[in-house]
Amino acid sequence: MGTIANEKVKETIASKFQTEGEIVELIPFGNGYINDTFRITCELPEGKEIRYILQKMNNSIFKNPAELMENVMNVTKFLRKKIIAAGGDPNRETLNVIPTKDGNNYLDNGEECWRMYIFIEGATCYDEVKTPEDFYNSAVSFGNFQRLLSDYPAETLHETIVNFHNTVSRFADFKKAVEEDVCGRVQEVQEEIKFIFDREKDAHIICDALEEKRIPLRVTHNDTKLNNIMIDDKTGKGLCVIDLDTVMPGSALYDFGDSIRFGASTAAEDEVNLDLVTVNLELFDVYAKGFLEGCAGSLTEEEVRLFPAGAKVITFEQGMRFLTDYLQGDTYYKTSRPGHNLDRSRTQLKLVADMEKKWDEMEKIVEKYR
Ligand code: ADP
Ligand code: GN1
Ligand code: MG
Repeated sequence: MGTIANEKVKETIASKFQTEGEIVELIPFGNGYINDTFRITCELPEGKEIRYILQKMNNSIFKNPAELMENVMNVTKFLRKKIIAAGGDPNRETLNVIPTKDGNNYLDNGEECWRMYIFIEGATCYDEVKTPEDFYNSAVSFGNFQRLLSDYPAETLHETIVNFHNTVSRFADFKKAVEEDVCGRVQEVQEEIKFIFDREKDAHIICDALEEKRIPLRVTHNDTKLNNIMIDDKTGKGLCVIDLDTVMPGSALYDFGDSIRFGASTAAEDEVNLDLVTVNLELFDVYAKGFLEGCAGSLTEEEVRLFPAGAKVITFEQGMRFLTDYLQGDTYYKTSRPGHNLDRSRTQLKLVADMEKKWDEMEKIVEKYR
């Protein structure tokens, strides 16, 4: 986004929120694939600075911003109370919504919907794991997040994206995209399509376990990739779980699996050299350990037993989602080069293949923690 456009956002959007001081800077920020995110700096009269995050919510993906923001408000209020009770800092350990000058929790200008958060200072979102310890710390925090929400009244949450992690319905969407082939791209991805079709039964593993009540439905985050957690710059510990748009009833395996597919990979999600893309079992191990510690014994034995399946199913699902978007003309995820979604899909499918090779070892690791 150019400077003139930024200036316009500053004047017509940012100025409508209850910020303190004078807005002196607005810049695009972060590496999310869904919303448009900006960092805003305001100067206070005494010369100090205060920063905020401003986000344009993706209204083609999130159709009901009022319900979405109701979830965010209620979940953050709930977390805030628990953080205060535990002696934590509620301004850094959870998101905090800044209302508009009209007193609403988001701005609807008739075309777009925008929201603002306190900028969490002294913390960073990472796009790759630097050390096993960092990944362990992120696991503890994601587990902790789930534990804190374990008594949240799930029935009051809106389903912001229906069937978000319903892998069976994701498979059906993929199949339809192949049949429709709206961009004429099916021919060039025959190998990937076959790989996915050969694993149709895998789409049922978590869905069936939930349906047959072998594992419980819980309040989960559903998008636990590493750059959705802020790591404290000083302590190195997970500080705040962000990107709460998809907090909904789900399975602990979704959260476990999504972290593994992103963080335990030896390469970036969009790496083009597939030889570099494998599952790092040491990272799988530390994540399992940390997640269980964070959940503090609340997971059932069957959930833990299914950790390897959670990792594989969510990685498989993500491979299908990226390829579906590629086949449909790249309308869902932000992309920054031609074929970006195809590259992303390939890394996910490569990870699935590698997990299949390392299956026994993954099960052995989990066995230690049951
Ligand atoms: P998306 O849904 O597009 O992924 P996110 O809510 O994850 O959007 O935000 C994108 C990025 O913006 C994050 O990865 C993080 O780097 C940054 N970010 C979001 N919220 C905050 C915050 N409150 N404080 C600091 N940085 C934030
Ligand atoms: C999106 O919003 P972001 O960038 O944190 C997506 C996730 C995917 C992820 C793949 C609402 O996450 O489901 O796993 O990209 N979020 C939504 O990197 O679809
Ligand atoms: Mg995000």
